[in-house]
Amino acid sequence: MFASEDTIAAIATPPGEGGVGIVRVSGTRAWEIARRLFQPLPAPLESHRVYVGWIVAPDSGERIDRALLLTFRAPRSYTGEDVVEFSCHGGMVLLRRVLRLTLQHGARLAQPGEFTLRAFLNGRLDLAQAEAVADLVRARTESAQRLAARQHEGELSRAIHALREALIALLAQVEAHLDFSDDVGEMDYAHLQEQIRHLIARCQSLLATARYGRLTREGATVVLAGRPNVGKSSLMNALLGEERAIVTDIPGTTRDVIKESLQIEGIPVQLWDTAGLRETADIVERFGVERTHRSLQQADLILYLLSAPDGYTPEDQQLLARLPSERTLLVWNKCDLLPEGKRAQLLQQASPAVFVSALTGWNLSQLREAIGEKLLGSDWTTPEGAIVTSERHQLALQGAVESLQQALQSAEEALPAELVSVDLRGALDALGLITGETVTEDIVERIFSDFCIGK
Ligand SMILES: Nc1nc2c(ncn2[C@@H]2O[C@H](COP(=O)(O)OP(=O)(O)OP(=O)(O)O)[C@@H](O)[C@H]2O)c(=O)[nH]1
Ligand SMILES: [Mg+2]
Repeated sequence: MFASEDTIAAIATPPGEGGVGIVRVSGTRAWEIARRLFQPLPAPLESHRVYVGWIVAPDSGERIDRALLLTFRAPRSYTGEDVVEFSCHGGMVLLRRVLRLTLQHGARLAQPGEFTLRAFLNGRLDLAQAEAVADLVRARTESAQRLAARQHEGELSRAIHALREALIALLAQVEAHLDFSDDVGEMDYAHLQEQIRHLIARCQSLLATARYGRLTREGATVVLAGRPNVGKSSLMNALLGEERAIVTDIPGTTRDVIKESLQIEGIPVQLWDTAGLRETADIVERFGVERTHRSLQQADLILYLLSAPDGYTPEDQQLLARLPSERTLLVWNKCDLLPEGKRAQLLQQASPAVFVSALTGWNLSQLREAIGEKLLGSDWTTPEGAIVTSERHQLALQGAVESLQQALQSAEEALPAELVSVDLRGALDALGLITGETVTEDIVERIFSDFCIGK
């Protein structure tokens, strides 16, 4: 996959009908292909131009489409190679014919993500920025899109580069003691420890953004659960602001898992309404209850609904004993039916909890806040600087912290410079995984194979 002598081509716009459709070609033969297929063109083609004309099949002379041709000369292009883009009318038959012509005249079909892979290999983007390209395409909420844009622009990369430079400077100091220890005097272990501690703190403050970053990028699954008739479907509808799930006063109304997307405190949330939990002879309902149990295992957060007028029932107690408390938020619903003075009594039975009324919409904003807090941790604030968004980056940073802690221990024990240096190098390599300096071919292949074709 790393060989890039080939010229590659793909339809870069999504399948289906559209206003425009783009066939993108990158590689040494791109301009030559444009010259074969596009008319009229002036004698020397210029870079960064838009030409208007026809895509013409060279063999038959058939005019296939009235189109635009965009030209980019290496290295000032998306991939860093020669690139042309045919901007055609957006029909699939038409675009496939244009693509086929490029393939017949010297290109091969691009692999998923291969354009961006080439951009990475040619140093147009580092790995974190390249990953952000896929995130930009996939972002489903504004906050996810904004995070991806910041990563694409290089915010995270700069933070990692700064960390690596500080590490390299420290390594230089330590390694000066390897060969020339006579000239540079004794190693100042106290100073070294201080610098390593400082680096650890910087890695950890980046790591502290990971939960926010991942939740914003990947979203969270929030599952509504509880006994039948406590108002799960009503709460689903109230949070969505539409009558999505069927609500009746018959226990056992919901039989299947109903999934809807919404945003809560900026986090893309998949909200799942489930069948009420109870023993039942009804076979359909029983399947539903089984699905509820499976859903609970996948939940990032469980909203366990209790009915305020019913109070804390023995069934609630049994069910809650089996739920993971760190992932469960208790919600007392139907508070409109409860005199205000009685709330304290409910809290004695089950707390901490949020009081709401799905019927009147009372206190839903407090519920949203509580959901955000439970997902992000109680002391969260939106991070200001670089944000870690993917598990891959998180693991690499954790690896760096581990190596730094090893180095710190060696420094505390005043061990020889070699030992400190090995661990500092380990940390340097771990950070390089994020931006791509130290990444292996198979990791790169895996990352780009997740992309769509034409990106
Ligand atoms: N007064 C009042 N009634 C509510 C409230 N929430 C739900 N209800 C009523 O409670 C009954 C059951 O509501 P659902 O939303 O269907 O309950 P559910 O938990 O989804 O029930 P199952 O699907 O059977 O498990 C309906 O008659 C709702 O109108 C509330 O906050 N206050
Ligand atoms: Mg229901």
